[in-house]
Amino acid sequence: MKNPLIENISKAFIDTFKQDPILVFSPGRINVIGEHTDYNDGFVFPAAIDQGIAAAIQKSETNTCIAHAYDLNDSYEFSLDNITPLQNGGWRNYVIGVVAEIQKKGITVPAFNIVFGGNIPEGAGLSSSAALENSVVFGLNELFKLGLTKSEMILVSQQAEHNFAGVRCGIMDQYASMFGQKDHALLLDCRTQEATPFFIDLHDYQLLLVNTNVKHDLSEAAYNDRRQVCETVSKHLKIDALRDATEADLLKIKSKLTEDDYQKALYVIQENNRALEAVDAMKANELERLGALLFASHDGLQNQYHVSCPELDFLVDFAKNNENIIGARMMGGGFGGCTINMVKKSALETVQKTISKIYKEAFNKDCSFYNVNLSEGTHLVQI
Ligand code: GAF
Repeated sequence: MKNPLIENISKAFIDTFKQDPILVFSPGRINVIGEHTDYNDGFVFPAAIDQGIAAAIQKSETNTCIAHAYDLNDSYEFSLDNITPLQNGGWRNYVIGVVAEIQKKGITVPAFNIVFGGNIPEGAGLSSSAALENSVVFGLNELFKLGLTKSEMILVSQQAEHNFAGVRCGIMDQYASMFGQKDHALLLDCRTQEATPFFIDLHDYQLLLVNTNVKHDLSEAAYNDRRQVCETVSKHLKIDALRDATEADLLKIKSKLTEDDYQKALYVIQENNRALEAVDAMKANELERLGALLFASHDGLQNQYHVSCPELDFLVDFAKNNENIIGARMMGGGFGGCTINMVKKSALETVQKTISKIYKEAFNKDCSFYNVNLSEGTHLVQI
């Protein structure tokens, strides 16, 4: 089947570098439930989607590398010596960050050129950055036979995010993007990095993403702060991560914490339990129970963890009062991006029309809708 994204990226590479590249597709991800639990060694329930980043890569005939962001029509030439993070480097940091993290493993990366582009919006909470990182490490590994396993590659991507993009993220996004399976979501234990795939069939319902079109650009510091709170509370509890705590454990040290930190830690413990319960609900085909867990997750993200925003809350409040939507919540790191909704298939069109109208009235801007298919993880493609 023809894929215009991959064809465009391939053509752009050939036009610029007069060589045939290898082609990689690396998907974005959704997350059914289990938000901000990954860096607490907890459980998440993500899936790779059929939208993501396509990259064309080939070795360079010079000593320098050129990376070209097709969608932005922006290029960056760099040398492989002494790579350091760039101030306000944007997409460049993901590319050079991956290279530097491979080098830190004592592996030599020969010079290469890359053209990449995507069909997931940046800043929508669909992990375009993890998709880009994975496309680079996967492409380089294939091209130069670096001998990295997929498990090693996602750690390279995660370290690039930490050290070059400045976000101390967990492993969910890189894992889902690399290991996704068609039609499945993965119950991932972020401590052991073992995943159980679940075939997703929501019968009369389907997942609909609604993008607030609020970009979560400036959220790095807020994200890292929350991770710091979780680590501090874990120290008080003398445990490795909040995954090991119960609500009763937390209550015992409540007097040592601010109310705000207590609520944040409580959210993580409760969300971790919700992720496990969601899988039970799905196995038992109890979709309304699953939906209720999504609403509860949003409540926690909004009122305890404080990572939502008015636009996301507005969409979830609408969903709560709509008979055709049985569950909804904000998805990803927060501060903008998408909500994930369980919508009755027969009412999909009406629901979208209503949301478009009321969202525009409330915020004087448009929201966007994505009907995504669950798909395989990062892979080579041929055209
Ligand atoms: C972002 C991070 F990159 C993930 O690791 C995860 O923590 C998520 O926010 C929240 O669940 O996408």
